[in-house]
Amino acid sequence: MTTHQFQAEPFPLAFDPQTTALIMIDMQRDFVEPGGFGEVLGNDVSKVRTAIAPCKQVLDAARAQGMLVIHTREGHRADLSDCPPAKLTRGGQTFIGTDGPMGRILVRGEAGHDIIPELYPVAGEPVIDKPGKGAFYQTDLHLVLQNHSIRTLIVCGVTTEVCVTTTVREANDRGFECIIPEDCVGSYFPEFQKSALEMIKAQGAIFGWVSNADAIVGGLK
Ligand code: TIU
Repeated sequence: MTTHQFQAEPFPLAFDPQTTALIMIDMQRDFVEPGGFGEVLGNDVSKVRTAIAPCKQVLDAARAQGMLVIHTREGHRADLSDCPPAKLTRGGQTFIGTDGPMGRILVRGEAGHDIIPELYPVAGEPVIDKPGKGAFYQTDLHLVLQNHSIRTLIVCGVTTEVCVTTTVREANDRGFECIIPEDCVGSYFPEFQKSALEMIKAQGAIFGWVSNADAIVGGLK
């Protein structure tokens, strides 16, 4: 039964907390802290750190509601056998698997691969390790969502135009309604952040709704 609604653009989204999940995309040290994958690619990680406090607000509200909370992490096996050569070496440069201040970059089990302490998973929250940008590709995310009868996804995390929207576009095709709190997603490029969010909600919510942390917290009350 649909009992609640989130204020959002282009129009409010009705939802049932029991069939709604929060997905935190790749809030890993490798993307959000200096010395990780994001920074070695030439990015200023301070730009995505603005999402941390709003994400915590939404995370706390989802946990208080007893909602399903799922975390994802982008990364690879230590032997890199699940990393396509085309991803491993891009433009003649290789960063994935090389040593950095937080261990081997984007490798599972290394400090940099793990989720930032501010948003660390608690017991019972599934963590989905993914080799690609989208959270469905080569993972059991859809199975986990189906088993919890999930229909609506609140999607937060980094980066907006890469892993967040790759996941949201595919979630929409798989039949989920997605809402993205704009202050809970981060990009190294302000212009991409703006355009990516506009693309989601255009054409009558063509693949999702855009909201903000306060509206999500308000809708969950
Ligand atoms: N580089 C960039 O913007 N993002 C990624 O490589 N991965 C995610 O977005 N998680």
